[in-house]
Amino acid sequence: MTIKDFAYDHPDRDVAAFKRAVANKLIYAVGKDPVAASQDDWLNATSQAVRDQLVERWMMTTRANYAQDLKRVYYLSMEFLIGRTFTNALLAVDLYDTVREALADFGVDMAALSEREPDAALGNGGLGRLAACFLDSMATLGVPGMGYGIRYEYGMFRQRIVDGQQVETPDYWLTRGNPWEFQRPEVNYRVRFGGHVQKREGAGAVSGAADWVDTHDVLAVAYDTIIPGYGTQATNTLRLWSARATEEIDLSAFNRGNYMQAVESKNHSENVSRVLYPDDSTPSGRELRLHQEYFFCSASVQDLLRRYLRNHKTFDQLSEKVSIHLNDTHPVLAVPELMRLLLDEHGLSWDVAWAHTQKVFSYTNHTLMHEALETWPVEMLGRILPRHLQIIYDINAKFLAAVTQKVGNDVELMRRLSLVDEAGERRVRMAYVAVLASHSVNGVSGLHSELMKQSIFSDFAKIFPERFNNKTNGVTPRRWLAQANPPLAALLDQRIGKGWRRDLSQLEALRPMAAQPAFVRAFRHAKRENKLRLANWVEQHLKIDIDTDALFDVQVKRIHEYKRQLLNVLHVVTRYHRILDAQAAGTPIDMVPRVVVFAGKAASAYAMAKLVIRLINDVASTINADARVGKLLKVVFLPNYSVSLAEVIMPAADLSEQISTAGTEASGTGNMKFALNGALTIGTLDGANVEMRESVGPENIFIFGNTTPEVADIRARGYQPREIYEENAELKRVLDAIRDGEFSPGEPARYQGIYDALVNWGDHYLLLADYASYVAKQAEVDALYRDSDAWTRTAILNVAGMGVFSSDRTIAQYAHEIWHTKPVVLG
Ligand code: 26V
Repeated sequence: MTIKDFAYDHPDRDVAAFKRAVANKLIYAVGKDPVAASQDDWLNATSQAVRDQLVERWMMTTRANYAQDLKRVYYLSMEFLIGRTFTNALLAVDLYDTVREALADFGVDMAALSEREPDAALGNGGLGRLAACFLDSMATLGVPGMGYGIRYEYGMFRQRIVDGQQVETPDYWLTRGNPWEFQRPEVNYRVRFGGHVQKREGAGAVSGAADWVDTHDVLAVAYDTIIPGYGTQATNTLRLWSARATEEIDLSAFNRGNYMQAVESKNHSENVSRVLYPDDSTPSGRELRLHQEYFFCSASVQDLLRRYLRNHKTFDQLSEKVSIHLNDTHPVLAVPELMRLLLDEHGLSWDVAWAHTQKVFSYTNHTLMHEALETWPVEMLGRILPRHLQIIYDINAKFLAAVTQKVGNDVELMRRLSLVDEAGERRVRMAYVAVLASHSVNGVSGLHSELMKQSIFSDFAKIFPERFNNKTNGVTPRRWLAQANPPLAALLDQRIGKGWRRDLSQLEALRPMAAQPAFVRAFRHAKRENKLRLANWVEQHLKIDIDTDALFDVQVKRIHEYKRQLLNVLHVVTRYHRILDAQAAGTPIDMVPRVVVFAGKAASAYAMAKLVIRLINDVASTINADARVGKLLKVVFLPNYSVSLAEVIMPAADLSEQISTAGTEASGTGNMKFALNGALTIGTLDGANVEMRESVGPENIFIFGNTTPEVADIRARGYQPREIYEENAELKRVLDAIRDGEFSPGEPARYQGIYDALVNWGDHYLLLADYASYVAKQAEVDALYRDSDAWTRTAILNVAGMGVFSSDRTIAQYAHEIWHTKPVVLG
């Protein structure tokens, strides 16, 4: 459609125009008199004015995508851990200074405003944040893409620390509305649950097609958020689905005169998108989770098919125009859903539908941990999604028949390959469905991708070797350097230009500057500013005074046994004891002052992780209150770790702790963020640490501990942690102190369970096996920190080596090697 004489006010970009725009928003959109406007009103008005700056680009990109009939990528993810949008959007449209000036003229402080924005915490940790970095990179590279997910009303819980213990409170992040989203009530789809399946009969029925009847239905309503690219007009869309009751549900109950029941069932339907599951490891097996997964898969597949059919009459070109990416197995129900729609609604034959499906889907695995691999009981799937269970059975039967044809009847192999685990309660293995249905299966670091082929998918890797590949993770330099670290960003702009934001490999130009004393000083100065900012945060929120000359030693991530926060604690207590011993003996203490920083959430049902949080806090209060320690050691646990808190922490770190047991952390992305901001890494040869070592040079990273094959070997030979405990007096003293209540005098047995897990119950993650090597490496850290210039030179070389860990590089590889998409061309 073309509209003549369609006039609107193009938003101008100078300070005066922006002031007027904010004033108009405040009065006409927010409805507030400026004399009565609160900070939140100003933030709301300003956000809307900034959003206006994105809309034209958005429409232009959408039009260009249609006109060029480009292949689109649909990134399906249960989680998008976006964080704040305000500053990110300002930097994207290059209006940061303009808006700050405009607001200053109104007497409003922009920095204070931006601190009031709630995080969009629609994710647990690494997987969700990766999805957010990918959206940023796809837009920046002009990849025609769209994120699909769930608009949870409650995001990741807020963590408070009460008497040293984690307390969860709900995160209702929409209290003051969300100025960044566009509700699209007209974009809605019916999502069906329950009922039963009838074979379709009669003239014209395609064989195998079926009718799914007597379902109870929920509506999925779209909410769109603009994802701006950086340094380009290109934008993309994040489309999140919210559950609404269908009218029929309301009316049928209402007509029976039962108003309360009508409202109750409405609430029940709308629960589907209420809350994010706050667990990043153990699938809960709860029915609500299955409802959530199917809810957003069905709405997304219906939506993308409708978009495809607008331009195409048949499905022949589906795989040339559509790519669907599965972020872990959580969206795997999109596979049987696409099959169902093609078979039952569009009348395609099985073989044609399956060929399309396999060409369209690709899948990323994010964990090898057995307990994190999703399986759904056949009983539950059959009850909630009977048609999808049939389709999964059919996929399985055809696959196993094909394998049998090739290799003969091998019962044991069939048992291992089957999509249905028959041991005990029958369960569908969702990762296997993903592998079978996808033309590409990737891991997220070199090591992880290799282990994936050797462990969980070994049988499939033999059958489909060409399907498996690696795409090492990355992080967006816009948020994790430009936005989070203004002092370092300014220094880089001055010395190597501004191009690193779109081409992070330009950081290589820093290498020679590590030898320039003036640059080394300036770099250290930037780090100092960031340490001050964190120290102020700690002072304000925890009333703890920390010294910015001390080495900031930081471990922030989800609390998990495999990530080994406990190993870090063992080192802290070791230091504490050394300080006490030297004090008692009256010998001088030769130790670099440290502030050891922890932050992270524990899944609410994960008792051991919660106990670790409590131990950290108990150790912190004991050490911080001990006058004998003075400035040599401080321990802080920062509550409520989040994207916005990470933006304060990462730039302030001197040392980044990446100490998971080798072979357990799929990649890690915090490791990259820290190094990009000039921290040195102490870590194991795990996940992407391996590639970081190659990139920065082994002399510029502190690697310790057993390697993956060594870990396997230790376990195979029968690991005996008690022997290590008995033989290492310093370690024994640390563990005994924890066991005997040195940090919990009011309840001496509080940490018996931690002691037992390590000494008596097998120390599953080999903390004791790596302890000596870790403590020795920490001494090397001290030694280097004493030579402040040498330390800073090393930090600079770390930054210089981080170019390949941009999510732009990662996304370019996905686009070329998996999705086969071309960037949009904007006129
Ligand atoms: C599992 C579950 C189970 C059901 C409840 C909700 C839930 C949410 C997330 C997960 C998957 C956890 C997998 C994960 O987050 N993996 C992390 O992915 C990062 C990005 O690739 C990677 O850097 C981390 O090493 C990896 O642990």
